[in-house]
Amino acid sequence: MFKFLKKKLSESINIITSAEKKTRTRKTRIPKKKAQEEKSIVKKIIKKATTKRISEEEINTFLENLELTFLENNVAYEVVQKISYDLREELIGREIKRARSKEKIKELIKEVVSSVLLEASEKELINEIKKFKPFIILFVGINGSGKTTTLAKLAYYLKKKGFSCVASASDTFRAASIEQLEIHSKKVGFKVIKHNYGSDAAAVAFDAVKHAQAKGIDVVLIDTAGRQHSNKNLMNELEKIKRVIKPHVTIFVGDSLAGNDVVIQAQEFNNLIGFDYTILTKADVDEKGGAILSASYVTKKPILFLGTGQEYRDLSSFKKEMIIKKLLE
Ligand SMILES: Nc1nc2c(ncn2[C@@H]2O[C@H](COP(=O)(O)OP(=O)(O)OP(=O)(O)O)[C@@H](O)[C@H]2O)c(=O)[nH]1
Ligand SMILES: [Mg+2]
Repeated sequence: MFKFLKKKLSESINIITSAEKKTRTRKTRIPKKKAQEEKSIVKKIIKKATTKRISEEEINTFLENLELTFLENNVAYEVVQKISYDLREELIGREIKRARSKEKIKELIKEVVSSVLLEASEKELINEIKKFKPFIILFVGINGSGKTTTLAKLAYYLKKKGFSCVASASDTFRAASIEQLEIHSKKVGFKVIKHNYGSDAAAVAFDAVKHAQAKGIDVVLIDTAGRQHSNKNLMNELEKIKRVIKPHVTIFVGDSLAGNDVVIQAQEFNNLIGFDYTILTKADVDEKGGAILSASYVTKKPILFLGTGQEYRDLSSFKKEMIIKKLLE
């Protein structure tokens, strides 16, 4: 993941640092006559030799390259604009020590990218789960984004933390969705509450909550049918589940391979339904990584986990340092 973006970013950084190298020889040459001048001037000369104000032209070329690199890697346009604007603010009129210029620019990019990435606190979520019994989590997203798999992974994760789970088969729409959830439930070890296909998704969730209350189960995980935000009926169904069940947390599950599209989906789901966290799946096959940056910035909702494979254990904590490291080092 990120290999391509990493290579491109270092090429962009090289443009600015090599432009600097060209001027270095010229600027460091100290005229013979002035070498005897008083100390303060010598100090000034030394300062001139070690620092350099980057010209506006150099900044423009650098930022253009950087913008292109981000755009090529599925980072949404408004995110690119934000990163570019912040970097320009940081770079203009700034004296950067020559010896450290490459490092310094990397640091600045890291700072700006870091401000865009919102990281959720797993600890906080666990503390919240402890406050309510049962704690209710609703999964939403478009078709095939990885909702059901992620639900099973989260059940596996929660089980390891000592919480019991029950799943609501509220995808009553897609053929075989209930059987798929049941297969996961057998492997991970949680019960599934189900009705027939075509029945009311909110009613299934209601029964799952009742079951959890009766059996003292800690967490209810509600699986839902994948839907495009333009599908009014299915969006109304989600809205009904939210209204009737009042989940403590709604998680938007997005496919990071969808690139820029996932940003639009996240925005629409956020506007129409509202959610608290994002989980981006298929990060193991996502070479570009732009969706992760963009979804976080556009929705202003923190990323809770990344799906990093097809095994139940492949649910990785989202640590922005890790992403930035992969991106820039
Ligand atoms: N490589 C990889 N594959 C994943 C990941 N998460 C989910 N998948 C795969 O993506 C496919 C779709 O996953 P589902 O969990 O069925 O997706 P869904 O959102 O429930 O789909 P619908 O119910 O049809 O809307 C499956 O083949 C999963 O194995 C992941 O993190 N990495
Ligand atoms: Mg599903």
